[in-house]
Amino acid sequence: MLIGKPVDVASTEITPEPLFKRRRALLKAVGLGGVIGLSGWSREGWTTESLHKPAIHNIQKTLYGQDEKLTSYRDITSYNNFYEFGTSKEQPSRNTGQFKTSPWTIAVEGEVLKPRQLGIEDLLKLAPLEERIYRMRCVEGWSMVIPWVGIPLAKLIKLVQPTANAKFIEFVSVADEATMPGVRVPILDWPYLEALRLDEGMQELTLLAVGLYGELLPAQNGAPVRLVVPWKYGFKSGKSIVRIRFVEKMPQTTWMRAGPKEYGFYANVNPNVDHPRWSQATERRIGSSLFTRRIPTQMFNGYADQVSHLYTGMDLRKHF
Ligand SMILES: Nc1nc2c(c(=O)[nH]1)N[C@H]1C(S)=C(S)[C@@H](COP(=O)(O)O)O[C@H]1N2
Ligand SMILES: [Mo]
Repeated sequence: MLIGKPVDVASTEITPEPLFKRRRALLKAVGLGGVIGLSGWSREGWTTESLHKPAIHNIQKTLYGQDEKLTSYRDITSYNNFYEFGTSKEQPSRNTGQFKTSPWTIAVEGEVLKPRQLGIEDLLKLAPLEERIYRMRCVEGWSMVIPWVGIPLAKLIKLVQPTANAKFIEFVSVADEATMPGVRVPILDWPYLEALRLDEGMQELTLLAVGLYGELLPAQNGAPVRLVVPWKYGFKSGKSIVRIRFVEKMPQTTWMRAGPKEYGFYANVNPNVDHPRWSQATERRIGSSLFTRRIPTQMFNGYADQVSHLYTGMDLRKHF
């Protein structure tokens, strides 16, 4: 994101080949729990963009985004920002071969009455898994429509019972030099840290995602669990989270530290407030051709009805 102006690279829509369908059929009979270990199939040598993940069962469909045209599985899983695996869009899907997402524990701590260490299995039992189709807008000027699978973050917040001092929530991504080549390079201040105000975390749109397209998350999309905050620029949605901390003071996030004039705490999608180096008025839907006209970016990425009340009385130019 800091490296020059965003380059708008064309990506193609490719229908999954029959092979993947067969692989999915093979895995279908197996329950989620038994299947998590199979993510080891994504070992080096496989081209991960052509690799589907085990299916998740018992997903509740929701009305979110039913009218949207979905971005293809291939584009969602091969055009990524995940600097721990490299700064180019193709690197995350290619460089995750050594990365292990099982077993995995998330420490939930800080200003809470009931701190917890949660395994992914515990998280999956917290609430029914929902499918929610959300528009996602990167600060670089491109967007996607992604059918996430996850649970509202509010369920986890209620479980640990924040104290009266809890005003913000920090989300810390894993930073493992051994398996994440980007972490060996000081491009960002690792581990990747993002944060929300407590009421933003409680907002009903905010998800802890464990899957997409009805399958477990691929590593490049933030497996085994990542945040999804659809009315904010993509960088707020931290991937591969290992620690969730409730704090009193507004945290200095990774991107605020990297470029304080360019990346603020709120990072709400806002077509009226430009990035210092480029306009935020329009965006390119990934999957459309380079000749397709860019579409207008919507205030709060189109989720204003649900979230604008969180910011009443705030100057959104100042609190960008
Ligand atoms: N840990 C971590 N989380 C991250 C990033 C990252 O580099 N590291 N990139 C962010 C950015 S800039 C975007 S646009 C989204 C991209 O998510 P996707 O690849 O699943 O579309 O992840 C966000 N979460
Ligand atoms: Mo982004």
